[in-house]
Amino acid sequence: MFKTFLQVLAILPTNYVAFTFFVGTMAMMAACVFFFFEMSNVDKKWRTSILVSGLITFIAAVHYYYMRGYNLETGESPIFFRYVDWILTVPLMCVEFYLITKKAGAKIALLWQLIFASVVMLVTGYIGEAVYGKETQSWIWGLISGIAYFYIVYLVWFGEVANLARNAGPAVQKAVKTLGWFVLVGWAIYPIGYIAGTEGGLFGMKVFQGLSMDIVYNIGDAINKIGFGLVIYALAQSDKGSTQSA
Ligand SMILES: *C/C=C(C)/C=C/C=C(C)/C=C/C1=C(C)CCCC1(C)C
Repeated sequence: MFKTFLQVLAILPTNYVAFTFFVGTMAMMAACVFFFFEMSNVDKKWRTSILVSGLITFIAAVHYYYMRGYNLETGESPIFFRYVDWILTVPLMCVEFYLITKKAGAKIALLWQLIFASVVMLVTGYIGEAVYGKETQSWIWGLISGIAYFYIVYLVWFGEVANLARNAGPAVQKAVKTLGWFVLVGWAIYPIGYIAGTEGGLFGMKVFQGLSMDIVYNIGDAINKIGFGLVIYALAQSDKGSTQSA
């Protein structure tokens, strides 16, 4: 029965990678519809944040649709579509941090700092996969990417984002804390996929062998893109109708 389903989808029963691309497409689409419809159910000041959550999952849904097709036709990792998706959606996640701390005084310079770090993280990761993915030196690119990643973690946990959140009232503070956990733990899923899927491993050591890079990335995306949006949604719900500016 399940086998027939997969045949209809043109996914071979053993192709778990393509299957997770298919489920990913649906999950992102559903989340996107949810966020767009809920925009009218939250206080006006949260609407842009919920809109951005909807855009993140919309962009992902479209890319997942193409990634599934690419993977089915070539049997390979859709590295290019993957990074186009990330280079659009990760900066939008930075926009979320900026938007929710803006009332506490976040400056546009902070947004650019976050975006710059995420672009460095993703461009070096792309070079490591697309150019050096089958060579041992891929670990060097992963390391540079990791440094940019830890800079984002620093900003959110101890840097300006954390400082602003402390002055932004308990609801925003709580949301930033939860989003901080997503960045620290949820985003740490990605380097695992990178280590498993590139030749250089972890400083040249072979770990996480046998894991599929794409399945790891797909799990990471589902947790982080939908989870991030739900944290913002919960913040908007908890702050409904209060007159105090966030
Ligand atoms: C929606 C997509 C998200 C949240 C993607 C996040 C991606 C990362 C945090 C990727 C990080 C990487 C490293 C820290 C080192 C190895 C290379 C990357 C690009 C996989």
